[in-house]
Amino acid sequence: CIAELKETFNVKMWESEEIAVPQDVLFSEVEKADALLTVVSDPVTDELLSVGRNLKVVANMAVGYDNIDVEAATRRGIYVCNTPDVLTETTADLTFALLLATARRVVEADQFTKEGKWQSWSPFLLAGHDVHHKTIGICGMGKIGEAVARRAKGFGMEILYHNRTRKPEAEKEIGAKYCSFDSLIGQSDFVVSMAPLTNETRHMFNAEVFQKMKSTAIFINTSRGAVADEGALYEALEQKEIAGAGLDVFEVEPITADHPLLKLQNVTALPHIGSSSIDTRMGMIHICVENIKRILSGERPKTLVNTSLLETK
Ligand code: 8YV
Repeated sequence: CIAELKETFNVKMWESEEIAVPQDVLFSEVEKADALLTVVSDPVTDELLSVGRNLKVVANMAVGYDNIDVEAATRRGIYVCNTPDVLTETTADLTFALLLATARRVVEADQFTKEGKWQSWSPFLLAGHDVHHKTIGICGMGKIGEAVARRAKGFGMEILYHNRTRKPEAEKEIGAKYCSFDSLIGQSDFVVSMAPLTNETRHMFNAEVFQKMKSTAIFINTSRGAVADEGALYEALEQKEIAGAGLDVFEVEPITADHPLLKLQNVTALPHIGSSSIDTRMGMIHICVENIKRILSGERPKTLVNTSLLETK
């Protein structure tokens, strides 16, 4: 796909996967650029946008766009595009994989076996928590939340959800039950965050909330790290106020090996790979490229965040 862009445009790519693009390089490239292709760990600030005098589009390779100052982009007439839909099922798969792995201690068991520690049978060897027929509480019932709920239905789970708006189709078709945040927190065996990061959702999972969860509850987060207060989560896990956590996302990414949450045996940690299947990542790049091509040739983008720009242009 990028090759396709190269046919028509002069493409500058930061190739290193180990080192993030240095700010001076980024700013000097953005100064000349018509389009910017970003990922969730790239902060697109008003300051960065202000140097992009030719900038017409920021194509974010993600459905979430909390890394971008959308208000500033809109004010400057710059389109912000994301990649919804294409990643829904893949992210729901990973969410469920993380839920199962955390509940059944799959990663720990793999390490145990590979380290040659399996020397005898014992009845409670790596005994975990059941998933089937337990209660799952989904916070944020967007498309990915619904896809997670469909998987939960297959496991015979009781499905609770909390969302800004009711989802009658999910209630009718999947049997998900709407409830208040407090009631979901108190009843769920698995509390799953699928909420986007906004001013309202930042640290919605705080010390008080973790205290209200069951002591056997498992917290799963594949949305954005900052919806949870990591200090409070650490305390809750360490004090066994909750039983475990499966985390694909962190407040500041990437994390380093000395991150406190990594010291806990009851944490399964992943490097933000929710949408990372080959097919889906190819699909996401394709949408970004298509959006850039369309905008630079004066056409409507496929997926636009700041749709108000279409009314004013
Ligand atoms: C990102 C994500 O796409 O879509 C999102 O919002 O968090 C992920 O799927 C991925 O981290 C690349 O930016």
